Amino acid sequence: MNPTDEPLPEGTLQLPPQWSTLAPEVDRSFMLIFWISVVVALAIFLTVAVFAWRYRRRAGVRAKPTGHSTLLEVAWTAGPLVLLVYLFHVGFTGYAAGRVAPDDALTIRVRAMQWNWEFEHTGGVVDDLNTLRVPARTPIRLVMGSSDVLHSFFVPAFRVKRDVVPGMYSTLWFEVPRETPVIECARDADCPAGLWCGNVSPGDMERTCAIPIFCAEYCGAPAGTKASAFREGGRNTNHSTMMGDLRAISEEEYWQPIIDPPGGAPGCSSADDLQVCWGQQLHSNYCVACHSVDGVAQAPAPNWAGLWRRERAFVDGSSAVADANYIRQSILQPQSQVVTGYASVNMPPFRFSDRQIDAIVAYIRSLAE
Ligand code: HEC
Ligand SMILES: [Cu+2]
Repeated sequence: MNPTDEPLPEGTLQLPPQWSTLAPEVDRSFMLIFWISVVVALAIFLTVAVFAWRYRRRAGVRAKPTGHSTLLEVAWTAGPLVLLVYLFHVGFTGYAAGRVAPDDALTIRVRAMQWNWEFEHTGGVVDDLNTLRVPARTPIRLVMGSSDVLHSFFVPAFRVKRDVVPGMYSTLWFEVPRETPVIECARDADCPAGLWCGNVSPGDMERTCAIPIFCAEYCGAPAGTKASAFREGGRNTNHSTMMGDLRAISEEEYWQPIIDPPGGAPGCSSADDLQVCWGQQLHSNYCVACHSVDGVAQAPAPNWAGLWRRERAFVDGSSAVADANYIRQSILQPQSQVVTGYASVNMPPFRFSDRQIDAIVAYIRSLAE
């Protein structure tokens, strides 16, 4: 299955194997800061030891207070300042690279709920709970939401972690440089370092090695849960078992079930625009009476063409950029931000599922392209 003969990434004593394109950069910064800390700490300890010996109390020797040295003070202020500004630069550029997904990234929706991860792909294709399959060598943008409490999506092998917050979207991106090996396993020890023996839904007898996903936020447990209780019926039973399995597969293998789902996608065809296609269907079913998409008609409601990422001004004098969070808010609570010039028409609130809202966002976004 795995076309590459490259050796699998290996970890070090301190760090797990590097399974994302971001990981080497993150680890370089980590090791740099680590070694600077080691050198500085040793220098301080050594100085303390030498001084303690040299200026120890001795009979008949009186302390001679030294004077003031401007040069010394400037040196020990400016030196650390330069070092810290440099470390900030290293940290911040790395952080920025990790925060901003490339434009061509493939979006996958993540929904966190006590105590499971659900992953939804283009066109509403949903994997088994706690199972994420991504195409290798493709930048992936995760758009994450929570349906209950605060969770945190954490993949140590990628060096990425991001809170998943109820009521808003948060995003994270990564790219896996190669496929994960397909190795059947019965326990974690059967897998190469850094991978574990993925758990699968009951009935699915084959288990293969996978990259571990964790929830890094304490998100609760029902009273009386034993920490040992693991997945029951494919679902996790408490915070400490809120984990998932990530596998990187080839692009063809990834797209096949999405382009050609079992049972067929209703009325939509090509891979890229399945979600857009659903959004378009929702538009013509529920929104077309008021919202046009031709870029011309602006009444009775704003046109959706060119809406994506445009600055919107509201009747209360505030403004916002039309991003996914704004569109979501506009659908669920239209009255919370009324666009200037539209105070006389009331948009009814819609009780759509996250999935439907995601499809509408994808559609509005596509109109801008
Ligand atoms: C009865 C007419 C009506 C219907 C139906 C309607 N809307 Fe609206 N919508 C409005 C009006 C009027 C505004 C502008 C005032 C406001 O922001 O609430 C608006 C604003 C919006 C905005 C913000 C647009 C902007 O320019 O900033 C979004 C997004 C939106 N609607 C989505 C939808 C969706 C999705 C549907 C269908 C599921 C829908 N609307 C159905 C009347 C409507
Ligand atoms: Cu959690």
